[in-house]
Amino acid sequence: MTLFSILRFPDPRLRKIAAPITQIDASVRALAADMAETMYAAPGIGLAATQIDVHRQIVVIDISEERNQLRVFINPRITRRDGQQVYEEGCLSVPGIYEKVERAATVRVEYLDLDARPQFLDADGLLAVCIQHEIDHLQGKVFVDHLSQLKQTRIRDKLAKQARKSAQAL
Ligand code: GNR
Ligand code: NI
Repeated sequence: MTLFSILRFPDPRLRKIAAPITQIDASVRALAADMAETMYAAPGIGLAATQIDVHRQIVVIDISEERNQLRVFINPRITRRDGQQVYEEGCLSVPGIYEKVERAATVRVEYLDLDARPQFLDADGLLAVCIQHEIDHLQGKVFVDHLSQLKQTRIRDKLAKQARKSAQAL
């Protein structure tokens, strides 16, 4: 098992667009396991491959309290969206920042599972938020892109200050 380090905003590699996975083989299953380990260790409720500098369309999510309901989505596509909800989001790539983001209230996501079988899932609440957040990552988008320019500038400044502080501590 391997713990990956997670890219931090505004790293330009977070802007790369992930390619579809064409063959679900042992290396993809190993990647999914390593991503899950990295997500649980962080700890987070989701992780997109983009965040570990792997630009392939794979996401892991576990929103359960017990951390025992891992979901793996390969080549996920949102094929239905309905309503709207506002949720206070965070991101492992934007540590310490929490902001309200408006997204669809319910989504249908179509994807492949680890056995390469096509699946779909109708999600609402936090799961719907997380699916939209992770699919954004695969498309080179970060949740701060949904915020006002003023908030984006403040977040950049705050993260740059944090980075300077932690560099000084070394
Ligand atoms: O751990 C995470 N928590 C979270 C909370 C609210 C909305 C979205 C998320 S996803 C985030 C993990 C992460 O950065 N995934 O890309
Ligand atoms: Ni994120």
